[in-house]
Amino acid sequence: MSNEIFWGPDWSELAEMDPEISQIILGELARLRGGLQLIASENFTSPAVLAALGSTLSNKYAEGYPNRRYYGGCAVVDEAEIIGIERAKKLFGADHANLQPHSGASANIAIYGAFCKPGDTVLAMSLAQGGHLTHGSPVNFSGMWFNTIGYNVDPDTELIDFNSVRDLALKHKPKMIVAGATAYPRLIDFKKFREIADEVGAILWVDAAHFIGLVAGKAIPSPVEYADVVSFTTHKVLRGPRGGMILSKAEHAKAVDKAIFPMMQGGPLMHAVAAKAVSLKEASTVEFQNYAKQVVLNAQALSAGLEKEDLRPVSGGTDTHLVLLDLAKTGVTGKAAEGQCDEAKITLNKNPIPNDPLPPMTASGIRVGTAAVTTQGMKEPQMQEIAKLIATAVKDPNSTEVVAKEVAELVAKFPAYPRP
Ligand code: DSN
Repeated sequence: MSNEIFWGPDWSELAEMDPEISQIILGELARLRGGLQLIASENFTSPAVLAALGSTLSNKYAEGYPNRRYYGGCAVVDEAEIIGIERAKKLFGADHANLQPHSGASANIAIYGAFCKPGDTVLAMSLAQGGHLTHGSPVNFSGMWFNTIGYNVDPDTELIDFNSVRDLALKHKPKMIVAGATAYPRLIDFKKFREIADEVGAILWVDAAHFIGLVAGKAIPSPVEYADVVSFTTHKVLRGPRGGMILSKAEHAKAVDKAIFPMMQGGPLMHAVAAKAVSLKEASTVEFQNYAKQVVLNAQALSAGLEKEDLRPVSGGTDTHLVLLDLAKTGVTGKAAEGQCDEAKITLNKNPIPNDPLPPMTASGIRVGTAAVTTQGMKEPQMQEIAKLIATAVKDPNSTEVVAKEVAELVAKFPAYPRP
């Protein structure tokens, strides 16, 4: 261990040199601390991860992979990437890991690059039913360059309709099938997806961005044994830095690596790669496993509490970190609910529900997640409280000032980034 002084973030220097930006950074910290953060794709990353992100590893150009770089001087950063790769393989039981994707969307572009040619057919969950932009939205590269076919949820159960997935697969013979979503609260049956993919000779890609942290914490089953390739972001329940990652079977390792570099990225962000390695170490602990289980228990408690308040959980509940709520009984749109909650210092997002009669920018639903509040140490009793606060803010636009005060009292008891 070196005894050199760590050259890391220095607030006094930043405050003096750029007061405008330093005030904004402190303002965002105050916002995080001062309200309830319920966006299902966000979390509070740890101080150790933030330290790695703010390190001099940011300076290094390192195109290529460990021991096979284009530039000199990469021996030190190579070690960080090797450690990260080994941690990812061990934690997820994967043959191969690539830590270089700058984001989830970058990881997904690389997957198309590794397995498809423009014009190929890809079967994925429709965006309007809970899928992701990169799974074939017409305004995204995926919908522009590929022939994407959308599958839906069953209108009654609001669960993935596997009969229709299989029918569509048999009819369209996709090159690749995608399992994974941004607003699907239930477990996904990866074995069934594997069977359908095998029947039509398709690659099975699992986009695990939302739930990979729950997999890491052994709170839900893993897709790794079933999928050819798994992509995810590292900043959701997993609690790492913003960024992406790909796991794959050994036979696809070369194609995946070549698709990240040189196909669609240049130099990897080595500070982010190191920060991903740190978060993988954190996610390998018993503490993280307890956290992941509590995230699910909290989401279930929040879902039950909201249901009592007439906010209907889509599919009847949740098995994961997120709850999708139909606001029909309240007569409030998702957009209005988001705005009212914002005023009450509750941050969440409007979200289309399956077969939503309203356009996506208005939407009939909201989506909430429990990753961040669980990081703060909140448990089921607090979820009951939060359910009441959300319901009050949604149903009564005049309540937001009062609700904001109660939110402030609650978060003061469970501070985000507690002061030492
Ligand atoms: N934007 C993310 C989400 O909120 O689910 C997915 O990329």
